Amino acid sequence: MTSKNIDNLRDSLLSKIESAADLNSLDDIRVSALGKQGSLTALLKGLGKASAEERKPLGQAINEAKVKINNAIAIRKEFLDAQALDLRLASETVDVTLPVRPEQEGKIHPISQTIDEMVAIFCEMGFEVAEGPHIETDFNNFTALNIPPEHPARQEHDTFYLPKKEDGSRLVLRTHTSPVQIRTMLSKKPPIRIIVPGRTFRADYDATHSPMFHQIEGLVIDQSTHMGHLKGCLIEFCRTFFGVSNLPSRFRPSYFPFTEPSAEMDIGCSRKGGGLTIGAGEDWLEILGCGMVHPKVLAACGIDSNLYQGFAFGLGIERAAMLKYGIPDLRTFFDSDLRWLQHYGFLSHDIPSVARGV
Ligand code: 2NM
Repeated sequence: MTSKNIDNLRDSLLSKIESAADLNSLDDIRVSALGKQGSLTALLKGLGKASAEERKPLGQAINEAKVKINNAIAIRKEFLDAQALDLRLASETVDVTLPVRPEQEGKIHPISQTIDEMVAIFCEMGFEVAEGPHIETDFNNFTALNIPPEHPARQEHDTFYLPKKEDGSRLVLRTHTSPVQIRTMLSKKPPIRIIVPGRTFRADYDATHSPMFHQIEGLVIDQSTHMGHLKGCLIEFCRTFFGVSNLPSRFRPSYFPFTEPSAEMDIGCSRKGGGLTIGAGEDWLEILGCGMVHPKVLAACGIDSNLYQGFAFGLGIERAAMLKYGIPDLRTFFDSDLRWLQHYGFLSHDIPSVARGV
């Protein structure tokens, strides 16, 4: 090995580097010079064979060549990188003046919207949302609610039954969301403040009944919860939901097996001129059922009615949505007609909140 060898190798590598056409070939050159089997690496390895006095100047020359080659590679790499970027920028230009693509925005179904509004109102009051299965035991759907076998309310509910099991018992499609209240009372200690929105099922189909419909029910259990809390809570709910701050209301005595006393709540309305205006006028509109939870229901759920009492209520979502949004026909809720949804649906960025008046 002579210093001439080193200079020649260096100059040939430098000229190859300068003319490397792209990053790949530049890297190939780097490996061919400085890699394990590289030509410059081979020179370094060969130093051992040089005489003692030659070793130092040759070693120095090789190292200087290495530094020069590394520098040249770095400079060429910077150039090729910039060139590649220029190429990308030129080929990937975006025309920001193009019109946006015509995309149709989806709509929130009025049932979903109404549930979201009701949940927003009750959650603001401190309620939590509870959910449960659509297929229920006879106990949760009826017996625990003080509706024993042969009770006339069982016929009224037009229940969908599943096939009998071997032990003679049969499951049902829940006829109301109350079994979720039963499950909650069975599994949690009071105080309880829940609302239960969800699907319910009754074998009934005409202009005002659908075999699947939605309910929201509420339950409050605590040591001294009374009828005044029930009234205050439900009056506040109706005023916020319908957006009428002085909405007139009244409570009429009624009957449910699971509450005692039971009541129905009416809100003020006007039926003048064929239409229906909520909050104005001389007429009453039934809006929900409610009452103080029957001691037998508390007992069925292992709650001591000497220590705890509470109220419950229930209302139909479809009916509330029809009243609030002027939807005339119940059946259209379940027709899956996209033109209907485009008309009656809600924009997804309009999330209901009490602060903005649901
Ligand atoms: C209503 C009306 C009155 C009700 C009662 C219960 C339970 F489980 F606590 F006993 N849940 N829901 C209730 C009471 C439902 O709907 C018209």
